[in-house]
Amino acid sequence: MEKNRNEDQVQGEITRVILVGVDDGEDPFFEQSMVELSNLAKACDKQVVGLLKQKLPKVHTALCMGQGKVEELAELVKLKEADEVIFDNTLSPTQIRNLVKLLDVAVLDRTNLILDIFWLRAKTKEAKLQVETAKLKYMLPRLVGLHEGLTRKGGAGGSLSSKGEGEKQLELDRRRIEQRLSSLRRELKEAEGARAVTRKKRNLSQIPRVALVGYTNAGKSTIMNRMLRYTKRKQEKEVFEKNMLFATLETSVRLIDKGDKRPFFLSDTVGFIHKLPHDLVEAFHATLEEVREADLILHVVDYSDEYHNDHIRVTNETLKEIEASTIPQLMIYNKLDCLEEKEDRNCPSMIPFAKDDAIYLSAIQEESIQTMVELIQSKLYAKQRDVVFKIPYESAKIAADIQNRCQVSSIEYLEDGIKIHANCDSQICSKYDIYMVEA
Ligand SMILES: Nc1nc2c(ncn2[C@@H]2O[C@H](COP(=O)(O)OP(=O)(O)OP(=O)(O)O)[C@@H](O)[C@H]2O)c(=O)[nH]1
Ligand SMILES: [Mg+2]
Repeated sequence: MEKNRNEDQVQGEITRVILVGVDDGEDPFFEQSMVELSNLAKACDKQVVGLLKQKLPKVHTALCMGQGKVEELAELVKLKEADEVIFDNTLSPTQIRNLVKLLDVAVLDRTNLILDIFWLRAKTKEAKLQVETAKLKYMLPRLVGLHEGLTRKGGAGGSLSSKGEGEKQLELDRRRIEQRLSSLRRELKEAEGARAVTRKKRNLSQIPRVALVGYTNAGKSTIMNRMLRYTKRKQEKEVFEKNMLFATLETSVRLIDKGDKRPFFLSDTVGFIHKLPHDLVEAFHATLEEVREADLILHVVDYSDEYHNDHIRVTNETLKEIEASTIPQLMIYNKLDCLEEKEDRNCPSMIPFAKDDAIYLSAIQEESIQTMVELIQSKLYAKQRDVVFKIPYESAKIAADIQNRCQVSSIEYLEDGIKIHANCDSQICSKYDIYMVEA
């Protein structure tokens, strides 16, 4: 039920918004994008009180939509007592200025909204620095629009003192932003340095690395938490999971170890979305290193979402943008428990169901998690071999090393040495080659 306007004002929290989309036929996913815009607004604690769409052969340069439609929008703003209008289209500074003049309320676009959500959600210092960088980069080319109203009396080039008021203010703001950006770059470098040390330690351990990647709300964090619960690593902290867009902003790495000598590091990362602002992808480039350096990507898909094929496309495009498109992928089709009409979707009637490089499952089902972990392990440890070593008693240290690093199926203490049946990687096999009796 829609809340009473006065109640909202008393609470002073909820912003009433009208969503607008102009469809010029360029975006084949226009309708989906509008649904998502509404979810983005909700994720930013805004209340959607109206929706207006227009089909146009070409987006209007000055107003984005047609003059008549803007008048209709102005009426709607009054009627619904809206505080903000949010366009799904990217608006130019001129369009924003003209629209604000005609509508007399704040005007935002999709990029703005996504940046605001990231701004609200960023918890760690590094995430905050990254989002601020993206926000300032987004603002920088838009400063001109904000200052155009001021008079321009001064000349074109030269020192600050020779310029008009508007240009002076513009240049001061631009300098201030550029200074802040360079100090942000420094601070980010420090944060990256600290993370690089931990990463190096993980690299030295030789344990393979796996990254959870996918559209926002697909279930990446849930999968990580369920894997931790399944492998009972109490000392590894669980991550935040919630039914909202962009629940995760920071990369978290956890060790998944069933105690069967086939452990792997798993990283949970920020989700992707249709039209994810380029500045944000760039700002998050460093934290997405875990993805770039992974041995295997778990591409998580919410299979119950009717637009899941488009989500896959967007995720693959973003992976290309962050230079991670050549890493092997295991497709994780998740949330099959939410699908009512399985027959229509051509999906398996029983889950978990693994086929080639894909698995259909539900993160909330333990059997699914178990099968997925085994599938991941078999992919990571594919080069493992079953071998038999015979180690002389005076080299007992080697026997201990093999027991520590390999999956051992049996040990026999013979007269002339210790006979070990084990499943080992190529490194161990070549290191202790001389003790190998059967391969
Ligand atoms: N029914 C059902 N719900 C699931 C399943 N997997 C995840 N969820 C729910 O989906 C919502 C989103 O899950 P998250 O794990 O936070 O999604 P995410 O991919 O990490 O999302 P971002 O961090 O926003 O990118 C949560 O409410 C989960 O409980 C599933 O298999 N079945
Ligand atoms: Mg998450």
